[in-house]
This record gives sequence, structure tokens and C-alpha cells, in this order.
Amino acid sequence: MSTFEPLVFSGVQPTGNLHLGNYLGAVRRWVALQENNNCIYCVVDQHAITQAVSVWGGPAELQRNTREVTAAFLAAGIDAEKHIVFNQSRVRQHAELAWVFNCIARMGWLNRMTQFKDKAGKDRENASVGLFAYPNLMAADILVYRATHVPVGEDQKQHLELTRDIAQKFNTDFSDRIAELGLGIETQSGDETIQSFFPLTEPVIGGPAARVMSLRDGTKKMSKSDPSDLSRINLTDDEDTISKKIRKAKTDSEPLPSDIEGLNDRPEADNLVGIYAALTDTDKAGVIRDFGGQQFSVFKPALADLAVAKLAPIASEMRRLPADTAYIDSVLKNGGERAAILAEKTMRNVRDIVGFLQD
Ligand code: AQP
Repeated sequence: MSTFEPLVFSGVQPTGNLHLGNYLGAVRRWVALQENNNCIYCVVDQHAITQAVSVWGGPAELQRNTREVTAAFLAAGIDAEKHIVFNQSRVRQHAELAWVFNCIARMGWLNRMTQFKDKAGKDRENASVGLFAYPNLMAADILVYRATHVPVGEDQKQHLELTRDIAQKFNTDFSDRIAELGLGIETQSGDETIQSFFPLTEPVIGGPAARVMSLRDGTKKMSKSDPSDLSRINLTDDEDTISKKIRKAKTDSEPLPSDIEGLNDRPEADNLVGIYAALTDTDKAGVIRDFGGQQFSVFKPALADLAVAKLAPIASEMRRLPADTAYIDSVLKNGGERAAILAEKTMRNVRDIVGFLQD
């Protein structure tokens, strides 16, 4: 029986500087995955405009951020020649498939999305339709390449589950048609065997930094939109700034615990230990073995030195690259052309499956 070709897809919104959470939760893991997989990495600019213009900053800011995020991918070690790097809006098929998915996904499914509730806040009536339908576009981003694996931070888990629900409903609704056109791969759906066109994409989530928390509040996720710059380490921060932010990071007054269970109910300590573990490719238990019982006055300088050693080379590359806009733009153009060939192949099939006439 044939199976879906393994393919990795992921994206980041160009809504501001990338931070340590984006890096440890996503981009750094993308770099590792490119060793043994075909990968497509996307700057999802269409997602960036789902909030008010005052939030995303307008056209010039969007263009600057798109180039900066691309520079961050390259500085972090993404290979844009071997793999594909592009900005989403260049490949029109994402939006085209998103429309089909708007007609597959149910209102009830989207009503459950916690990110919409968080971002829309109390004024839901005033939120854009785009912000509400965002997960359908995200499903299209992934499935227009029939990607099988998506490395993301834990905050994206619910959207990945929705992507699977959309794929499943499309496969079931059109199973006969998919079989008639010979476009399916035989898969199990409950007790039934059906002809699936889309894979049920696997999220790749995990490790000690799947959810990096704010340095000012260990119960809130580190985020680009937090008004306090001290809450996050930006990938563009210089050495002094990184050290200062770690020195000022909120902690409790206890020393680090001597076993990992001691991190429960200590969100700030747990977060800093998780960051250390991710930066050294180990786990939290390993960090506790080395630092258990130590005061933060010992642990924080060690963490600051480590973060500087790992992040400063990326920051210096990131300061250099965006100045070369011609190079960044050529990477995105080339990646967009290669992505569009793959996306159009899927869309030709989708149009036939749904019943849209085409030449
Ligand atoms: N704090 C985090 N810890 C681990 N992973 C994270 N990611 C984001 N924040 C963390 C992961 O980074 C990837 C890209 O995220 P995004 O820019 O597309 O969207 P986001 O989750 O909305 O990022 P922010 O920083 O939280 O932006 P704002 O403040 O605009 O909402 C994703 O894989 C995400 O999981």
C-alpha cells in the first residue's frame, strides 16, 4: 500500500522580532529536521494581517518584518537551497485552498479555538473574519503540500488538531470522488477503509522548550506582542541585553530544587531550567543534576553565558543579512517559485475532486 511522502512544513508570522520561544519551540527544531527530511519553511505574511493595522504596523513594517524573519531563518541555519523558504502570499494556492476549507470546517470547531478567544479579547464582534478563520488558512498552508509533519510550539497544538479534522472531513466527504479519480491513498477511518487525498498531519511538539514562558511572568507564554521587552529575549538582542534580561528575570527566593518534581508550582524556575536544557540539548532532569540546590545568583549567570554563546552568532548574522534586501528577496522569490509548482499540483487535484471546471 502506498503512503504519503514524508514532508515537513512550518511557518512563522512576520509580526515582529523573533524571540527565544519562536527559536527554541520552532526554528531550532526546523534546522534539526532538515538533515533527514524535505522541508518547506514559510513566512506566513497573510496571517500577519489578521489583526488591526495598528497592531501589525502597515505595509512598510510588514515588508521589513518579512525580510527580518527570513534573515532569522537563514541566520539560524535553514538551508534555503536544499529546502524551500518563501513568503506565503506569493503562492496564491494557499488562499485558494483556504476557501475550500472555509466550506469544510464547521463554525463549532472554530468557536473552540483558544487563540482566537485570547487575541479577540472581550471585543469579539470587532475581530476580523480573518482572525476567526485563521486556522483554516493554516490548514491550507500545510495541506496544500500534503505535509506529513509540522514542528511547532505547544501553543499551536489545537490548530494542528483542527488541521487533522479538516483533512479527515475532506477525505470522508469526497472519498468516492477521490477513488473515482484514482487520487487516493488507502487509509483507515474508524472501522472503514477510505481513499484519502490529504494526510492526517502529525504535530512535532516536545522537548523542554515546547512552551517558553515570559521572563516576567512564568504563567504567560513568551510572546512578540507582550508590551514588556524584558519579558522576552529577541533574536536580535546583543550580549549585554541578553545578560541583563536573564539577570532581571523574575524568580522566587528558593534555591533550585534537588529533584525535578521540585519544579512543580515554581513556573519561573521551571521556565529557566527548561531554557537551559533546550540550549544544551539535554532535559530538565540533567540541568537539575548539575544545578540542584544552587541559588539563582549562580544559575542565572551560567544561563546568561550559555544564552549569549548560543544566540550572539545568530544575532550578528541577523544584523548583517536584512541590509542585503536583494539577496533576501531573491531567496523568497526562488522559494516561492518552487513552492508554487508543488502547490499547484495539489490544487489541480483539489479542483477536480470538488468539481470546479478547469482547463
Ligand atoms: N513562547 C513560545 N514557546 C515555544 N514556542 C513558541 N512559538 C511561539 N511562541 C512560543 C512557536 O513559534 C512558532 C511561530 O509562532 P508565530 O509567530 O507564528 O505565532 P505566535 O505563536 O502567535 O507567536 P507569538 O510570539 O506569540 O506572537 P504574538 O505575540 O503575535 O501572538 C510557532 O510554531 C509557535 O508555536
